[in-house]
Amino acid sequence: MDNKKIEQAYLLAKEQYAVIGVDTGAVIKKLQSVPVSMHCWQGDDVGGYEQVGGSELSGGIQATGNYPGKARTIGELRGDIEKALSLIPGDHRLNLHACYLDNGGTFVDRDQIEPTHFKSWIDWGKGKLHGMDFNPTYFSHEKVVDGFTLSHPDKGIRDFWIEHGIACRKIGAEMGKQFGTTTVTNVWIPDSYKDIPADRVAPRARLADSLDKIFAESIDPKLHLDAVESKLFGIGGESYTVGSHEFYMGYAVSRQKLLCLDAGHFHPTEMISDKISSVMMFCPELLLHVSRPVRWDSDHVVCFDDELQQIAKELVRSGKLDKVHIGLDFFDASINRVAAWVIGTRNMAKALLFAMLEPIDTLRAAELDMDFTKRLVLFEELKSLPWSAVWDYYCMKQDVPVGMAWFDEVKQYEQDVLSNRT
Ligand code: RNT
Ligand code: ZN
Repeated sequence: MDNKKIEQAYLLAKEQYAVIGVDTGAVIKKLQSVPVSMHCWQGDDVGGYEQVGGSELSGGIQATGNYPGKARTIGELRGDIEKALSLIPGDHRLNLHACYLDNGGTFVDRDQIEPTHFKSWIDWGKGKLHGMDFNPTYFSHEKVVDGFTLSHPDKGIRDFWIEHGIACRKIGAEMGKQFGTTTVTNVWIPDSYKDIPADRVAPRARLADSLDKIFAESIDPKLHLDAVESKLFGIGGESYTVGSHEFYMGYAVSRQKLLCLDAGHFHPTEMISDKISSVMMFCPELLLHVSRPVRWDSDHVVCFDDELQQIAKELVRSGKLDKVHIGLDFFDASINRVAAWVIGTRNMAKALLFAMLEPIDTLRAAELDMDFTKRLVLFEELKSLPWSAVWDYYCMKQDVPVGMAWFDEVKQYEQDVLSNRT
């Protein structure tokens, strides 16, 4: 479609939204200001570059598939990220894991990493990114002993991982400083038992103690915030997860840390969209790992499905988008990885747009009047309003491909770049 037609369709949509009291121009402006933190690990199946050739992924998470073109080096990964970002409207962030450090070819263990190991990432990201977020890597390492890290009974093991956590906060703070936007450093650990534990208390007490040690030094919250991510179970850790939802909810509230809600970390019928409002009442800010579980924590590419729409609506309706950090967390190795990023990240932005196009005051008023019929009528009508015309116009204005045109560029990139990787 040519630009003129995209504009015409937009103007018609604008009129229709005006009828229900929604200003599409204001919505587009607002949408531009919401960054999404795109995760680096979709590009190489969570391998990282700590060891030449990447590490074997372990720790209860798994990337399945062997689609060709996985990024083998930091340089390749950066190229792929740049390609993906060029096809996504808006100004976004990059979420890095510690195992993506630039060690210049010499192994540096996790308790020894420093901001210098991320200098090349930061230099590369300046001018391209809204900012960076960070994660200590508590998996794929020999010191994950019997599946345990920060809650391991052996103090030596715990101390190693505590040092890693402390080192990562320094790196996160440096990122925040360099970009001038707040970096969120998120703690997720795999600690869990395959079978029924005898003592559910002690590991949790050890985890709380380790976390307190990691967070002991206070850091300017404008530069850096800490988040903790809960989980229900992992592969090989089916019976008991030390960092359960209740554990971290209690920890985050009592320490005033951010809670990270990962869409794949709950029972299959439990939705994080329903948890956002509760968490935001008691935690200072919120981190999301938007993902798509299929029967389990499978980390499928984020689709424009009901739950994604509900998540976005909850965020927008809360009126506290500035207190929410939207991160993505999926890793599908069975499809083109650049396309995976583009699909998932565009969907996140699309869902935010869709949510912003709601006449929330009218909906709230109907609800307060107990007029549930009107509420449902409106919800259903909204689904078929021409929101996609607003999306196309937004993409056009942001100078990124409209509709499926981005896919041609990914196919070209696959032919020119990805297919040369063995
Ligand atoms: C694992 C967690 C965690 C990881 C990333 C790579 O179940 O979701 O967030 O996916 O840190
Ligand atoms: Zn996650």
